[in-house]
Amino acid sequence: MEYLYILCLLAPCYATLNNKKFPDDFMFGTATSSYQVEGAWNEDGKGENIWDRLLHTNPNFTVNGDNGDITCNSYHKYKEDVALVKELNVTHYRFSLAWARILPNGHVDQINEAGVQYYKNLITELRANNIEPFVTIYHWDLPQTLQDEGGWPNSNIVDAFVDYARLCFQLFGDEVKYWMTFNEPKNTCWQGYGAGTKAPGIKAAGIEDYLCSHNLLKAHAKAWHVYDEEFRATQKGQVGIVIDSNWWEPSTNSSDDLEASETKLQFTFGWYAHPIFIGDYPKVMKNNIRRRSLAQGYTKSRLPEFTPEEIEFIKGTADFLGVNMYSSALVTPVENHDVNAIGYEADSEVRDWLSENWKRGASPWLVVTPWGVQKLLRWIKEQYDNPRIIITENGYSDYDGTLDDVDRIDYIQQYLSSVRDAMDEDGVDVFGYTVWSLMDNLEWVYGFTNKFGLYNVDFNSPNRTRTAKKSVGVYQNIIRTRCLVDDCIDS
Ligand code: GBH
Repeated sequence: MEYLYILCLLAPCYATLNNKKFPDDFMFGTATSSYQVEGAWNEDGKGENIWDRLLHTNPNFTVNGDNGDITCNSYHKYKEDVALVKELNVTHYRFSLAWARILPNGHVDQINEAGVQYYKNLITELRANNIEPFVTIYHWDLPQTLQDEGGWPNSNIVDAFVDYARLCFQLFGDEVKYWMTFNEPKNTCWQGYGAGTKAPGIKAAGIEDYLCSHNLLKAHAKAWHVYDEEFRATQKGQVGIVIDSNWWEPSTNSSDDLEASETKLQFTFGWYAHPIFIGDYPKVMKNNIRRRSLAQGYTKSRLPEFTPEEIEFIKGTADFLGVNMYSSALVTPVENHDVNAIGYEADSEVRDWLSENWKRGASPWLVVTPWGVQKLLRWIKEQYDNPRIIITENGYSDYDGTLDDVDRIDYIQQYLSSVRDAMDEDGVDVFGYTVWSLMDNLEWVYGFTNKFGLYNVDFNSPNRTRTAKKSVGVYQNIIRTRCLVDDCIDS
């Protein structure tokens, strides 16, 4: 162990990297999302979304008052972006559609042709360069009009989303074969309507976050069924969802801590994956939230119930599973928990924290724990009967966007190695991996201070000049050789 540690000081940490080739059809990609890179917030007929509204009316929400008004200006620079993606030599580019750019008021009665044309151009440009478009339908930028109608906690959102998704399949489905309905529902719902740390910034933990998730799961399932019934036969694509989670490491080997890890996994990953892959919410969520709700004087559980028909309707609605994984935390049960505390974290009755021994990224939540991805993938395989998985996000943040990004290189190599271990040792069915992000961009509340890009973006220049970091060359090489070390053995 000490011996390996010494070798690892001589970066890159070759001694510990998996030396088996990735399969020939393994997909390597990179990702962005609309609000984080597009800019052009009010151009060519785009409607206002919840991030526009929040950051215009409450600039203190982000570090330095940064917002997505211009950000990387990808709306105008998409050809240059595709050239970067091409230069990386990746198989796929994951990006998201801005709902309010296509439907300014959120509803299908008013289509913004210029917005539609933007995405058609982007998709055409990708196809012309032989890059598979991997399209997220919703990455957190809800049209403000729909928020005014109640947002995700209001069940009217379900059909609004399904109408929008159907339109996307109609407009772009001839060229798009991989769809993801939602990016990270937990952050849409818990951060948006529970903790209030993402738009629309509502703090109604333990109530609105559960309602939001309930509607989001129905919207996901309905959109999947629409694709299945109306588009699959002709378009022959796949529809999945992206779920994020840390790996929750038991803080000791005690049975209490092992159980805390399982509970926390169910409260984060299982909240969405259990209804989709097994049916209904995880038992521990249903039990804990009911018990706590009744003790708090509610007449029924704060966690909404699915009808038996809904449970059947939602079950089986993912052709693949997208996993966003960056980090890990230690867990233990909360002792003497406050029965009156409301919120999904309180409801889990599990406490989590970061070990002092783990190396950190710029993002306060990000610790370098590559072994966590293998553990999470193994857990997912066992829980959900071996689904087809793609890592839809993984990446490392620094503060300065340095071109000599050795920490990012080390992170990507080690996490990819752990993914390869999961395929190799645990037989997890992983068909691709996606680096977050193509370029430095608006990192939500952290503004432009946490930089995840393979390419540096100069936000002080009107040109938003993009420059390759050292990690670009390393990732190109991994993709070319399908290998993390100098000499791989065939898989
Ligand atoms: C992703 O979310 C997003 O999809 C992407 O837009 C974003 O830019 C990227 O990652 C980098 O952040 O301190 O306990 O509240 C990241 C996953 C999950 C990380 C929630 C932060 C909150 C941890 N996020 N997590 S906590």
